[in-house]
Amino acid sequence: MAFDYEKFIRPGKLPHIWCPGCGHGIVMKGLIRAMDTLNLVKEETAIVSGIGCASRLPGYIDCCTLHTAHGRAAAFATGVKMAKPEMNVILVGGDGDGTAIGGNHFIHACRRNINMTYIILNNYIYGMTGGQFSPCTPTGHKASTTPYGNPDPGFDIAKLAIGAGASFVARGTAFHANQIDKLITEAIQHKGFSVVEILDDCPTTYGRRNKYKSVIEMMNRLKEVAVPVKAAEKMTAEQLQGKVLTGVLHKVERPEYCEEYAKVIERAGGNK
Ligand SMILES: Cc1ncc(C[n+]2csc(CCOP(=O)(O)OP(=O)(O)O)c2C)c(N)n1
Ligand code: SF4
Ligand SMILES: [Mg+2]
Repeated sequence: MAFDYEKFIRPGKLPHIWCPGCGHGIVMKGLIRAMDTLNLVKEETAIVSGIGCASRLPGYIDCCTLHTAHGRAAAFATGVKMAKPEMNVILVGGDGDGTAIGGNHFIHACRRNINMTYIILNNYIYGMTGGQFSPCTPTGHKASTTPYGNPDPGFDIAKLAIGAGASFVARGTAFHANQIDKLITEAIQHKGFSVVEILDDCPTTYGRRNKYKSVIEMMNRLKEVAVPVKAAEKMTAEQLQGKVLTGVLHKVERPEYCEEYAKVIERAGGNK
């Protein structure tokens, strides 16, 4: 199927800021394919981000976009969705933005189950600011702030989202580019808070410090660690050691927040 990328790109905003080999552009193309597949109307679609290299993504997409404050995408997006529940609301941001400064907003958006889709680009690092460690940097790995190895265990974003109450959680990688649009499409179609974590690469601030010789080597690592959930069912715990599950990890029906809030307004006598 041919996709209409140009329809959703703001040509005046190019060239983009991303380094050669950065995975964020791959995710952006996946998001555009999902928007095209679902025939999303630009005026009825809002993409909201915080701050970071990942959060720069909505600037290049032609629809209603908000580039907000670091870690606050979920708060702004919640405001948009509450004011205009008929809009498609998509959040985009990095692991630092979403799980450090924005961690509280992230877990409470999951808990509320508001009908929005959060695409979180996990490159294991604060890319934009020069490579400080994030809550997703694996133990022992190097960052500008952990030159002797990170002592902290990293968050599993998907498990965090499931634990906090997100009703749809999926994971893909920048290597498996053809899967990204399918996961995002299913997430947007899901009624409730949907989270799509994309394991991504930052060759500039993470790859170099952690002795990856090339972008290809970083991409090959994503290829090697990823195991589709269906394939994992036939594997032993030993075989799954060090692997990361990909695909739709969690999908349940739960009351949606805007609808529940409308009932509260109704009980209180309606909008007068
Ligand atoms: C309140 C506030 N604190 C800190 C910063 C500096 N800052 C900008 S982006 C960023 C980290 C971004 O990391 P991530 O969200 O993982 O995105 P990436 O750049 O890796 O794609 C930080 C700490 C800021 N802009 N605002
Ligand atoms: S610093 Fe890292 S995350 Fe930012 S654009 Fe460059 S490669 Fe991508
Ligand atoms: Mg990051």
